[in-house]
Amino acid sequence: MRQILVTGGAGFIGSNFVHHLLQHTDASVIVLDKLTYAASRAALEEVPADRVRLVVGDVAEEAVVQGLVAGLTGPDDAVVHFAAESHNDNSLRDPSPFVTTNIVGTFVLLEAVRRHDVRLHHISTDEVYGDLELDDPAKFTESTAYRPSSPYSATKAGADHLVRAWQRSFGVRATISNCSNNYGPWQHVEKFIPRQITNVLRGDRPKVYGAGANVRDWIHTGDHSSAVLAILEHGTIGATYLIGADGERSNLEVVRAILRLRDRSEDEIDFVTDRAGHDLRYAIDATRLRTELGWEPAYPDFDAGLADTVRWYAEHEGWWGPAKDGVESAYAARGQ
Ligand code: NAD
Ligand code: TDX
Repeated sequence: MRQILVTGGAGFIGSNFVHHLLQHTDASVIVLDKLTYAASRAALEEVPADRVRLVVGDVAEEAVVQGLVAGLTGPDDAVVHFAAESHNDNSLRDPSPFVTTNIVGTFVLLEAVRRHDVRLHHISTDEVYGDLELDDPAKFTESTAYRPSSPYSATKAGADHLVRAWQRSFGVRATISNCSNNYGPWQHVEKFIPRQITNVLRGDRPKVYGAGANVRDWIHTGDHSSAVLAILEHGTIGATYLIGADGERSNLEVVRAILRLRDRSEDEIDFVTDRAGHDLRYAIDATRLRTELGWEPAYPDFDAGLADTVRWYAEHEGWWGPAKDGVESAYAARGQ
């Protein structure tokens, strides 16, 4: 049976991809995850034990990674690499785990797939391209120059460079995707949309950095997963694909939509200390993905996807509740 190793498969997007693989392929899945604070075993609770195996371990640990990759001996076996430290604000407080997991972890994985000649798909982010002006007519494309702003995005950029070098110099069979901001079920309450939804659900006010003018290009995590599978199956080795679903919204527009969905006044917003180095705008041109691979989003309507997501958080307080107070007190200590 075909085997796919999914690093970071207990996280927000990785777990969604595991479910997507189970629904759309016959593959058996090995999840390698360190189970950091960001992981969620609950997101994998309902997967069949005969198709998914969870290995708790560190992607930066050579012995673990070499052992797992050595077992991928089938012609269509592959690694999909989601594992990362993923939150910008945390990278401003302590960049160290970002360097270890995002750069060293990717290096360790590359050495393993090189040694065992295994296909790799590497998950990256649009943040490697820096930011755009609000009125810039151009969006990010596969040829946009790298210009990362934060320790998080710099480590993701570093990892992308390693993947490209290992592909070119050693012939590693790799592809890369750079996706825009994801939203949907199982996203940690530290992130923007879950933080604001759960504040509103608790009767608190959304906390918006600066004036809320920053723009993000939102995509449902299910659409990220379908794009990754399309690239894994049909992408050109050595190529990069940008993933996005034309979902640009300012942060203020997003929190107002959340307040409206819960029948609260759109003015009930706290404007808090801005993020250092805060990127102004991201926007993705996904033409290559759409034309070359025929990919289309299943959730093209952000407002409908947001309403579903608000409902999901309303029904899952038992999951996000225990993390909420700790996250809020850490933000409050920074004036956010
Ligand atoms: P997440 O923080 O929710 O999940 C990351 C997962 O990786 C967790 O399960 C964690 O336990 C695991 N992990 C962390 N360090 C590890 C290590 N050293 N070894 C093994 N596992 C480790 O992140 P996410 O939002 O699901 O992001 C997944 C990937 O997608 C990341 O590579 C991120 O850069 C990328 N990405 C995220 C977004 C987004 O909007 N969230 C957008 C584009 C790209
Ligand atoms: O409380 C908040 N208030 C606020 O205004 C938080 C947590 C965030 N923000 C702003 C900052 C950003 O402009 O909202 C926007 C989104 O913030 P995050 O959810 O932290 O996402 P971002 O920094 O854009 O990065 C996300 O998308 C790209 C993911 O966390 C990354 O992993 C991914 O690579």
